[in-house]
This record gives sequence, C-alpha cells and structure tokens, in this order.
Amino acid sequence: MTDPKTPALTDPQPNAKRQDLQADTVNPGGTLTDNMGHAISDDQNSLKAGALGPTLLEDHFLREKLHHFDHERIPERVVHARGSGAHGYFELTRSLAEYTTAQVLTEVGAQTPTFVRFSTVAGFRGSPDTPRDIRGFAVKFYTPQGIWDLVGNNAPVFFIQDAIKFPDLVHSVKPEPHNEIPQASAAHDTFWDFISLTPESLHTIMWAMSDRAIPRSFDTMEGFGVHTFRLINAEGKVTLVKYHWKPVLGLHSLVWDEAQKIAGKDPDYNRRLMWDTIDAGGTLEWQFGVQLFTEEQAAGWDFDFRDPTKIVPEALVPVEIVGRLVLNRNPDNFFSETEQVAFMPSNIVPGMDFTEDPLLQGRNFSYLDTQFSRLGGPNWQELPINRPLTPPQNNQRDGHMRRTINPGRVSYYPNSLDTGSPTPDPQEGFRSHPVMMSGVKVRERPESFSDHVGQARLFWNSLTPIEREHLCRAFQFELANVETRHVRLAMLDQIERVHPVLASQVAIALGEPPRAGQTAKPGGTQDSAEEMALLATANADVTAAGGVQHDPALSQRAPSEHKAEPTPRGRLVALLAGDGVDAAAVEAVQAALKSQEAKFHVVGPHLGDLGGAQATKTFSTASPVVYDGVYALGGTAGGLPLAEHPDAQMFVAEAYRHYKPVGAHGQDGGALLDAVAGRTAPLTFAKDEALGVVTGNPDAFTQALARHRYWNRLSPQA
Ligand code: HDD
Repeated sequence: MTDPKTPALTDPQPNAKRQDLQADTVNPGGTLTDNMGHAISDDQNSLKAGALGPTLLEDHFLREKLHHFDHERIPERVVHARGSGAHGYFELTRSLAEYTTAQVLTEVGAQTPTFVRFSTVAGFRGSPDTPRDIRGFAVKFYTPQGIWDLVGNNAPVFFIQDAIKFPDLVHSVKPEPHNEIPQASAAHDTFWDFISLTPESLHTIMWAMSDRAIPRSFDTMEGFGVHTFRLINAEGKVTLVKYHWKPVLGLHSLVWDEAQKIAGKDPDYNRRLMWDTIDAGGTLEWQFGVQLFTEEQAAGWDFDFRDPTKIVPEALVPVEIVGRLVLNRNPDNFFSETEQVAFMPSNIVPGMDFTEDPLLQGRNFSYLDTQFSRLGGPNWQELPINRPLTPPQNNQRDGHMRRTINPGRVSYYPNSLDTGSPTPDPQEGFRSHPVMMSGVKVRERPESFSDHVGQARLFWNSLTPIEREHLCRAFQFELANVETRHVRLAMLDQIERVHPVLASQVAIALGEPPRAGQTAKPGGTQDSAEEMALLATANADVTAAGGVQHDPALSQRAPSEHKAEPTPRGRLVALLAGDGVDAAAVEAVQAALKSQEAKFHVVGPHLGDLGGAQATKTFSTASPVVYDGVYALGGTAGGLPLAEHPDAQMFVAEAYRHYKPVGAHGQDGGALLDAVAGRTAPLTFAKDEALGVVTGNPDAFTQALARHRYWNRLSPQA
C-alpha cells in the first residue's frame, strides 16, 4: 500500500548516482574560479607591491584560498573515526509484509539505494585499518518512507548494557589522556582496568579477543544490528527482530602477527581492498537475514532480549535470509560523503519501532547530538549524503548553513494562512507502537540482565580449536601489555569465569601460576599446537542461552546454515617473478585465477617488463601480509635465480608461516619452495597439497585459496 505522498520504491540503476545529487557534483574542467565565481588569472603568485614587495591585503584570492584551507578540518567522530564507505543498494528477496508495513521490507525486488560505512572503534581518523577492534557496520537505506539507519557492528553484542556507561568505556579504550598512547589498541592498562571491573563486558570481550576482531576484509565479516527491534504489521501485530548481514564470500580473518604487520605495510588495507574491488567493476555483497520471534517466546528464555550483551542463538531462532546488500559504487569525494555521512539508530521508518534496550535508548539520544557538534549545526541533514529521497516538509527553519529555501510566510502548524503547508498523516505517518509502560523511577539494572558469563561460555564452546588458541593468544598479548599487575590478576579472575583452563593458559604467559586446580606448562608455552590441544576440550556449562550449549554459527570456521561455501573469489595473490620468467607459466596461473574471480599482482625485482610478464609491484613495494597466497614462478632477480633471492624467499616463508596457500611453477618455482623449507620453523614445510603447498597445478592452487588458511600445518587437530 503506497501512500500518494511517498513515491513507490524506485529501482535506480544499481550504481547510478541519485538524480537529486547530480547537481551537487561539480565535475572538474573549465576556468579556475574563486568561490564567488570570479575567473582567476593566476593562482600561483600572491599580489605584491613589486615582485620583491610585500603581499597586498587586497589580494582577496589569496585570502579566500588560505581562509578556506585553514578551516578544512572538522571534529572527527568521537568513536569510529577511522572508516571507509561505499554506495550500493539493498534488494529485498522475500517480503516481510506478514510482520511489517515498512516498504523497504515488503516490496520484493525493489532496490533501495544505500550507503555503508565500515569503521574501527577506538583509533583516530588516520589510524590503521587492522587493529584488534570491533568493526562498525553502518547501513543507510534511502527509502521512500525516509531514511533507515541500521547502525551495527561486526559483533552481535556490546560491552555495556546501559548507555550511561559509554563515555567511560570509550575513555578507557582511547589513547591514555596523559600521553595519548597507545593509538588504536585495547592492549593497555586503562581499558583492561575498566573491563576487569565491568563483568557485563565479558561476552563482548570474548568476541573482541577472537579472530572476529581482525577481519580479513569488510566483505568477509558479518554485520549485526545488535539490538532487538520491533516490527509492526498492518494489523498492529508486533514481532521482535534481530538483523544480520552474512558475507557471500564467507567469514575470514587475518592472523594477529599479519594484522600488526599490515598496519605498518599498508595502513589502508581494508579501505584499499574495497576501493580496488569496486573500482575494477566488482562488488561487495552480503545476504540480509532476520531472526523473528515473539515476546511470548522470549518470555520463556533465561536471558532478556532487551539486553545488548546477549544474542538470541541461531540454534534457538534461525536466521531467515530475506534480502541482499550489494556495494558497487565508490564515493566521488571521501570528505563530502564518507566523512560527512551521519547515521542515527533513531532513523527508523513506519512499521518499525524500538525496544526498551537501555543501550539503544541512549544511542537514540547520542547520535543526533554528536552530529550537531561534528557537522556544525542543525542543517547537517541537508548535506547530499544525508538527504532523504523525499525532500523534508516541516516548519524547521534557519540555523547555520541553511540550504533549503522555504517560500511563504507560514512556518508553523496549525495555520489558516497557507492551505498548502505540510500536515501530519495519522495513518501513514510514523507511529510509536502503543506498548504499555509503567514503573517507579529507579536507577538500577534489571535482574534479567544479571548473567554475564553464560553466553561468554557459549561463544567459547562454539569455537573450533584453532579459534580458541587464537583467542587465548590474544588475551596473552593484550594482558602482557598491561603494566599494572593487579589489573592483570583481576582480568584473569574474569576469564576464569569462562573457563579455568583458558585462564591458566593466559596466566602462565603473564608469569602467574595456573588457576587453582589447574596444571599448565610452567614458564609459558610457545607451542601453539600443545596449547590448542589443551584448550580444545575445555568446554563450559552454559547458562542464559535458552538451553543452547554450542552454536556453530558463532564460529567462523565450523559449518553452519548460512555460512557461504568457500571460494577463491576476491582473493589476492602475489605472483613472484623475475627477469626472463616463462610467459606461458604466467599466463596459465593468471588464467586459472581469473577463472575463479581471484586477483593477482605480479611482484618482481623491478616494475615493468620482466620478459614473460609485467611487474606491477616490487619486492619492496609489496608485502606477503597483504596477499591471500603466493605463487612462485621463475626468472632471475638482481642477477640471482629467484630461488636464491632473499626477498622472494621471505615472501614465501612469511605466507607459509601465516598458513596461506603457496604454489610454484616448474623447476625454478620449486627451487624457491625448497630454499624456503628451512625458514618456516616451527612449522614444518612440505610440498604437500594437503598442507596447501601446490606445485605445477595453477587450478589446484586457485582452489586452495578457498580454504583461506591451512591450520593443519600447526597440528592435524586444527
Ligand atoms: Fe555508536 C558512532 C555502532 C554504541 C554513540 N556507533 C557509531 C558508528 C557505529 C556505531 C557503526 C559509526 C557510524 C559512522 O560510520 O558514522 N555504537 C554502535 C553499536 C553500538 C554503539 C553497534 C552498540 C550496540 N554508540 C553506542 C552508544 C553510544 C554511541 C551506547 C552513546 C550512548 N556512536 C555513538 C556516537 C557516534 C557513534 C558518539 C560517534 C560518531 C557518530 O556517532 O556519528 O554518537
């Protein structure tokens, strides 16, 4: 049912720019002017009294250019300052008309323009892309019923239950106020001091210490709306909903050593992957899923759907795929679009409503507030990236940088002087669902929010052995960077509530004894395989999860209903080549990779012509850490056979040590692998396809990329 005043969902060309924004896009060319439209004769010399004379105050071109430059920076976001965005569209594939009247969720096939911004949380605007951190996953839907912002993260839960604690959480994780160290890192005293004293954070901390917090790319991480929202159908019936984004390329993460190195080698790693994919005509894609349940159902659970530190396990309520999100157009201008885009969880459309989740309630206040200070006043919604499809009709006027021109004399309602002025629409307008509310004014947490351990254990139980080992290593790294011992000990007590074996393994890396009743290898263990075996059987009793003890959907590796089939699509491979490389070998491996939509760079001793290939990267401008696999071809580098070149050897050894597939062609390539064999300790190296080492078979190597990592190099149990 489409209201005459709100146009039906248009099906924009998937990557077309909205018509109303075309006017705001100034394409370069023509005569250089100042901001007043005056053509400029010379933009390289200020006006002076004689070539050696002083600059004249009357040089209004100079003044305008410098004045604008002096005011180009705006406050960065207080959190999620580091982000990257892209345009695309949301397409509904199954109608939810049974549950809601929101057109964006009822009109199958319509493509709703969207803008998505991915972000880290703690780092400043210029910080690297690959810290250990939760990732923001903010989706702006430009629907005909107004903007819907689904401002989520790549974790389905949050550190705190009540928004009033958010400033404390953020102050604790940001660089410390006395010396502004460390940048974009939780591995410091104030964060873990706060967390050790905030038991409600335990579940989300498990997500933050897992591989989820070092995603390989934006399109190999999940997204979650976190909160439970309400959907209301045409009959006024309420259904509760949680939102999910499932990446079609599957769930993949970096290795922590790799993530740290990428932060130095290519701080823009995730931003660049997304930009290059779209720039080459590719897309990033997720399935959109919903968990639908009723308040009656939820009343029977031993956790509260309003508690943002709790999930509704997929094992309890399956995710139903009802749409997809496709990103296919890069911004024209980073500042105008990605920096100025402004999200608000309070942006919902008719057919939706909030729940009493105290974190959501507080967020609904904070975002509008922050946009005022960040974007300079009340008219930030007029910025092209923030404008709704349908021009606002209301009596709000004036304010800094007002762009809208409202003719006429009437800017109030009701009025009798202007019959055309906007009037509320009791039927089609947004109506809050009439939920019965009552209660005495109190500052307290509900008893139903009190279990802080149960779902942290569910997450732990659901991880595969190698994921548990990574999580344990993450705690070891983070807490070994905490200088204050009592904070480390307090955090060990919290971790012990998840499982004493995990706490003991972390403890020994901190120089502390294993937890009571536990044995552990004295003096710490560097043997990951041994640690993994120890952790693999350390399962815990779960509470507050509706009876679910294990949910494969929480693991990135365990098969579960909506995990995508492994694919080489989107993977980036370094083809190591020297002068005189065999052209046929290069063509064969490039054809194999292209056939599976994988990408490659030819990496050589110098740019340009190598005889059988064109190098677009060199050993000094490329690094194995930004590739998903390495394939050794032949040729010479600096007069040495490739197999004897230390940079080429390092490339293969590092990729192997990060459990990535490595391949080789011919005798030369094989010789390089042999030369590396001794450099991958403690991992043994063998030319064995079962270990992800593929020689002389480009197709098999390409398929090996789909597996992402060969953890079995560490241990058969991995
Ligand atoms: Fe937030 C930005 C996600 C809790 C207050 N938040 C921000 C962004 C994301 C999230 C993705 C970046 C948006 C963009 O790209 O511009 N925030 C979350 C999630 C939360 C959460 C999933 C918990 C479920 N946030 C949260 C709380 C508060 C805020 C509890 C305050 C009470 N968030 C903000 C903010 C930001 C923000 C300070 C900073 C920049 C902005 O809003 O636009 O208002």
